[in-house]
Amino acid sequence: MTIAGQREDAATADVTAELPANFLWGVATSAYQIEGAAAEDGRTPSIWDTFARVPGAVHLGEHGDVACDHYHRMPQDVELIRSLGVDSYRFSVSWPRVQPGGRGPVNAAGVGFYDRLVDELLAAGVAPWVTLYHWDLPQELEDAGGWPERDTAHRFAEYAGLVHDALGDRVRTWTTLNEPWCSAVLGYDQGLHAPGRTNFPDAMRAVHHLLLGHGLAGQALRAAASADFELGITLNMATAYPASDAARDVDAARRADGLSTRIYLDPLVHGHYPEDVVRDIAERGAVLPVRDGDLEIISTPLDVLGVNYYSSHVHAGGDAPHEDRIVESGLPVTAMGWDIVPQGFTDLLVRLSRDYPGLPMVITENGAAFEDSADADGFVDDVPRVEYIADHIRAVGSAVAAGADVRGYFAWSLMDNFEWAYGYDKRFGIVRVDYETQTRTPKRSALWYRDTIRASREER
Ligand code: IFM
Repeated sequence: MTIAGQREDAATADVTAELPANFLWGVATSAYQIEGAAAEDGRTPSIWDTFARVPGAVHLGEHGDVACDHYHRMPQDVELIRSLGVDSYRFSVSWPRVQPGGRGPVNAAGVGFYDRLVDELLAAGVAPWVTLYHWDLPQELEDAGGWPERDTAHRFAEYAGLVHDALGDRVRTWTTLNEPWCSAVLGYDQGLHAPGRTNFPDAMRAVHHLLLGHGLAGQALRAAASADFELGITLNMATAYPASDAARDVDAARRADGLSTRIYLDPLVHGHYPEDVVRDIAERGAVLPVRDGDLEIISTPLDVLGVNYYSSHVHAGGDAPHEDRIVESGLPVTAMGWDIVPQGFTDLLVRLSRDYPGLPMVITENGAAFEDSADADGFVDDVPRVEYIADHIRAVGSAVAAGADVRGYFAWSLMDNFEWAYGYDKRFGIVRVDYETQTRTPKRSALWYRDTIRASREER
């Protein structure tokens, strides 16, 4: 179902007043979370297909075999996107669909899906924004060692070239990686995401090889691209506040920030890893496996930094070395249990523009899961999500007013989908998905977002 024909919603407030002219509005998804068709047209398993089968790894043993069945419903979903009035749609390409097994030639049937998606978007007046890697590593590459192995970075660059050969004539903006912190730390240290390993030194090796893969892919794409090309990477970040002025709390916040933000952005932008972080991880037995020339590759110039923001935290140190305790804030939380901290968003964006100047930013994800309940028509009156999104767009505006160069905002997510280890239990969509019937019903937040975008264009 499209927005047209849905009930009209209240007019937008002035949440966009401080945003610049030509601000880019979008919605975002990722391949494994929505596509389904897990074994169709030559796609082979990714680490998420494997991990989802591990007992206890995912809520209720759920998986992405069908998900939102987007693979078969793509034209209707593009019509839904068009009806929201957004400028751009950020989606990810499934590596094992395009290059089954992670090596060898392109799979024509697999890449054909993205070829049709891009054409459909352009015909709808929506700019495609491609993310090359949103966590679905081909299982064969994990079997060969995964991201802790250097060769995976080279395999990623090769795959990126295959996708660019197919879509580069129509896609301007290319994000290499989505949230490498999640791939490395949740996947290889905490074991909460695929591939479910728990080895801190391996996670740090993964960090370096993810960044190397980004740099190699970025260089290859830029060499092949026309002038109208933008290279980006998306990081998930937060503001790390110390619980007090006490040295150990300040240090806990420094360490948290180092491992979530500076370990990525310093090499990407400044061409070196932060010394304090290198020291911190050495104390925990880990080394970044840097070889001559790697940092030049990693710091290949970026055109845009993708910022994913959901929450911020207050950090306290302790007696144990490297202790970092998240302090209860008492703030309202989302259904994920994540504190709602729009001020942390403003603080983050202002700080990024200070520490990494000259790098335009786009919010590539922001949104929230809440306990939605649908009426008989499938409509969700999700006032908390409207408030969350409005407050966070306002927070972006405050950062812009303070000098941050933020050029766009993508709501996460277009529709409810497979929320990784939480399965289908957590709903981030501004459009409801009834997984029994695959009916899509725009929630109040979708109507509000459409109206806000429209009003912000009229104001300018
Ligand atoms: O659903 C995820 C997405 O895949 C990556 N960023 C965070 C979202 C919410 O957890």
